Amino acid sequence: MKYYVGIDLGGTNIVAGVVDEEYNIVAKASTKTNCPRPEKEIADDMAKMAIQAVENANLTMEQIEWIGIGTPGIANSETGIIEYSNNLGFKDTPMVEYIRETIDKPVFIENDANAAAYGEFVAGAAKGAKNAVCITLGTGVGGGIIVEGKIYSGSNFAGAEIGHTVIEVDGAQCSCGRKGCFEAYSSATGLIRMTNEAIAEHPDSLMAEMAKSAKVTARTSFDAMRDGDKYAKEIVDKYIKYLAAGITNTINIFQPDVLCIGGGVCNEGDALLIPVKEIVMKEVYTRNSEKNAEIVIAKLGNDAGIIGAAFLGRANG
Ligand code: BMX
Ligand code: ZN
Repeated sequence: MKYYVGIDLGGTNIVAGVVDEEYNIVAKASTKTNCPRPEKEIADDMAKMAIQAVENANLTMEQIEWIGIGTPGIANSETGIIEYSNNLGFKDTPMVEYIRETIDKPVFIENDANAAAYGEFVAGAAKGAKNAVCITLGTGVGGGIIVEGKIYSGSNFAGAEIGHTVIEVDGAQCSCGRKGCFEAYSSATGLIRMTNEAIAEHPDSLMAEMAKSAKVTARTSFDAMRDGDKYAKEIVDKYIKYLAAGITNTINIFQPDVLCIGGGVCNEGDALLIPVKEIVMKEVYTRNSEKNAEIVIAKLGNDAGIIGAAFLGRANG
């Protein structure tokens, strides 16, 4: 059996996993990212977590083929440098070099959403697809494109920031500097913002009542809608409309055989998927085709990034 290590570097957690050649995660180790702090300290903790995960799997580093890393921001897979990551405060961070100071193995890096897309492609909801696009609805909206089995990240490794395409000109402010980005509406953060705005506007609503005793999350509007709050339903409908617009744009450009959506908001399952599909199928350019992209919910959850990162050694080769 061959083993690989995948590391998912996030704004909150660093998670390393040992993955076997059948795509099973056999052990994990994690710690807090504790941003902001010096990049070298974060890199050292990532190496530590990789070593810890290998120990937890009762293996030795000699049995590991390589290490792969998924990180938010622009990860240059050729130079091994994280060129930019606003959440982590990284600018031209030589991540591969840092990890190799501690671990003498091949090390590969990719954008986190690209790694998650690759994970879903090798072992999850996009398995068997020829061309797939995966969109993650989390803190941000991440995008990963797989073309004929390979990650497509453009000529400068900055692709595919599907989250930073505008779906509402002069709309809500996005952290990237633009206004009206897909991410500003369809991320969990965007949904929370719209929920808070509705709560302020309708202080007598059930959502407002719920917000008195619990923190507003991406689940609040969906839960309140299920309990009959019409204002919550308005927010959910609005969220679905924006998400469907972003997905339709993506399908019109790429026409993948599978379009996979992942991230925390997808825990809503059919409450999200069915109405989104309905709108997309009405609006997509190829609306009458039998061969329209299949829209599916990601299967691997938070493990997609780890599994995808673990197989980066063969993603672009
Ligand atoms: C942001 C951007 C993407 C990332 C996406 C999803 C940064 C630091 N991040 O759009 O590179 O793929 O968020 O990130 O520029 P997540 O935090 O939601 O997983
Ligand atoms: Zn943006």
